[in-house]
Amino acid sequence: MRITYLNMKSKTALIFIFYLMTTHIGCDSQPKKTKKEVVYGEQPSGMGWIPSGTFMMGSDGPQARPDEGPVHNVKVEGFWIDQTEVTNAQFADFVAATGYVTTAEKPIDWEEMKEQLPQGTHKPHDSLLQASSLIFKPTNGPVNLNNFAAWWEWKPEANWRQPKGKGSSIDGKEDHPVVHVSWDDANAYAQWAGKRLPTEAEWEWAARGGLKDKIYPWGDEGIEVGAVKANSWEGTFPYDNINKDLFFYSAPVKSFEANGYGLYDMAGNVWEWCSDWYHYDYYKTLEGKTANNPRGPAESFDPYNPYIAQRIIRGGSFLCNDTYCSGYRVASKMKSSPDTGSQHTGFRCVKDL
Ligand SMILES: [Ca+2]
Ligand SMILES: [Ca+2]
Repeated sequence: MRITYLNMKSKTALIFIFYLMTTHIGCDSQPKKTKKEVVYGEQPSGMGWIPSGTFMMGSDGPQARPDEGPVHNVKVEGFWIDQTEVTNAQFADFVAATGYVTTAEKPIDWEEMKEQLPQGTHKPHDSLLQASSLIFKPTNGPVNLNNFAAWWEWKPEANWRQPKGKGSSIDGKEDHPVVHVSWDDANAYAQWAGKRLPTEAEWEWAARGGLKDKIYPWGDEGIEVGAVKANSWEGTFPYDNINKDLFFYSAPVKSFEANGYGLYDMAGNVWEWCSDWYHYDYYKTLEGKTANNPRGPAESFDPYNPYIAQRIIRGGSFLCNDTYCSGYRVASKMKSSPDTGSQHTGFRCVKDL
């Protein structure tokens, strides 16, 4: 088994690391012109209308990973979408109103966790089961990019209020995207707000911003060419960030130009949860037909990470770079288990008419 996808950074993933260690498994367009739509009702605050349309979803370009293809035809109905990632201030309102406690703020229940792992997986030390989350730690030099443990640190007390662990805070970062939120946390917020998470198809359609068959929300110009377009990792990941965009970690939302639909940070800043399960071969099941509002596979499967059910994340983060994941491409997808909380994953919501 070879682990090539590097976004395994969750509580479940942590345990999976132990499994690997103990079992010595090697790690080695403009779109078709949409009809002018009449949108009824009031525009929800902070949301933009995405018209219905049909587009070619996925990519078979030089940077595309196998699960981004085959490119296939998708039809999406119109919907409202948050113009920005959900911010710390917005998430704080939710927590103040509900008393919600995020996944990262709770200790790991080993009895529950071991059900998801191969039989015989040893229980890790209790210190690793305390409430924690994964924070980014740059390396001192080049590392094997398959060894994600080289730049992720399992940090006690790291959570949305303390993104870098104890002693850190979000004071003054009210307009930054909330991070260290799991898929479950994102759903709880969405439900409270009367919204939902986007499907992967909705997310990609919205990210394309009215362009046809382009690589990025802004077109085809490379992310490090010309003007700064998004918050990414500029330089060589994970040790040399020349920081041209001025943000080593997250940036306040709306720091960079919006796409054609008026949406900010669809490329970079933080990854965004989608509602779909991840399945390595899902697009193959849609080849040669028009998928109508696809909602993802019935179940998750990833041959590189077969023990963990995962949900889709989209858009890349401040850690994405062409030498690594190029997650800011509109067709790029990653995945993570629903109990993930990490320093570079957040979300935005959608709402039906
Ligand atoms: Ca940056
Ligand atoms: Ca983003």
